[in-house]
Amino acid sequence: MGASAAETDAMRRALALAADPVAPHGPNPRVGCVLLDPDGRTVGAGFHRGAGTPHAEVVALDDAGERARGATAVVTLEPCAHTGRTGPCTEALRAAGVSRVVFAQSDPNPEAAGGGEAMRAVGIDVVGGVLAEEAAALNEAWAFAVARGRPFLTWKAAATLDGRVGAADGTSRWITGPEARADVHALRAEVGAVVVGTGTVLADDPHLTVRRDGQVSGPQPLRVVVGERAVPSGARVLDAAAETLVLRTRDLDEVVSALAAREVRHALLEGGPTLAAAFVAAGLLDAVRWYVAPALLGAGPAALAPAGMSTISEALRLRVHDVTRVGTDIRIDARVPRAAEEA
Ligand code: AOF
Ligand code: ZN
Repeated sequence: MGASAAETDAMRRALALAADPVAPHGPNPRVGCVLLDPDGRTVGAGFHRGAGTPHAEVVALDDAGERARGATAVVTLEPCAHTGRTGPCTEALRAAGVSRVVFAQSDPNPEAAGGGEAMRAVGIDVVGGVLAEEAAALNEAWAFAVARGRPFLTWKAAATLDGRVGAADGTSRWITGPEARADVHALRAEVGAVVVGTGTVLADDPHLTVRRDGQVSGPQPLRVVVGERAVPSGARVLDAAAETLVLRTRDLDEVVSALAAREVRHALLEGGPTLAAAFVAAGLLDAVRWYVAPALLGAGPAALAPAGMSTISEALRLRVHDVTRVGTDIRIDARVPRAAEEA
């Protein structure tokens, strides 16, 4: 038997809880849970607040107390069957007397998966796949990263209509308007790391922090500088506003492993054209966040340095995911199609 209308409605509420602005974008997924009594009344609800804190199911069980007995747990992710930073939710649900579990996305994390089967085995009624696409969209980068063992990599760039990221004299402030720049800060707040090459540090001396109204604000992504050149000791990227990792290497496998070791699920490449080209050439790019300013320069550096393509059939073709106007600029989100996934 599938989910009832009341359960599907509860799943929508669980998804909204999971997306709460307080739910951080750290190493863990965003998860929400709603508990319904046999009459369909909500007896508990909650969401996960980040690595090391109780899972959404446990928060909802605490909220419900004794009323969890005989209830249905509606949760956006398959309950975990493992002991990680916290104990297995399958066990917490069983101990609380929950008799039915409706979940959305199957857990892509090999360490925690198998919760659905484990609960069936102890006599709990289990339904999976309810609003699974909506749930997957909430944790796209996280699911990719835990399944593949490496972070999801998004390249962000801001260019003129003619594809330039700076003028002939080297000036580049500002190509896009204030709304697009604020939008970039919101994107930084969603990722675990912001990655640049030493060339960008030397040329632009960026802060790479999340700022609102000019002030450093909220949890900060790890700042990562990649390249063999030394980072000047006074560089802004080395200030105390956030943690910084300097990787004196050009080996991208080393970079990706260093990010994975720190449980970075989503990394944002912010420059420059040479670093982006290296990731493209290595086949490591997963998505592109592009800001187009309706401006023409006619000269100046291209957004992407040569990345190994020499003829039109070798172009890396992307799939457009979203196009939105941001202030006076245009934002394009695109994905790199993967042969195996598309098949
Ligand atoms: C969460 N929050 O609400 C649920 C999760 O070792 P831990 O405690 O950090 O466990 C993380 C894993 O647990 C996570 O990768 C996912 O597979 C599973 N479920 N995780 O952080 C939650 N339900
Ligand atoms: Zn859990």
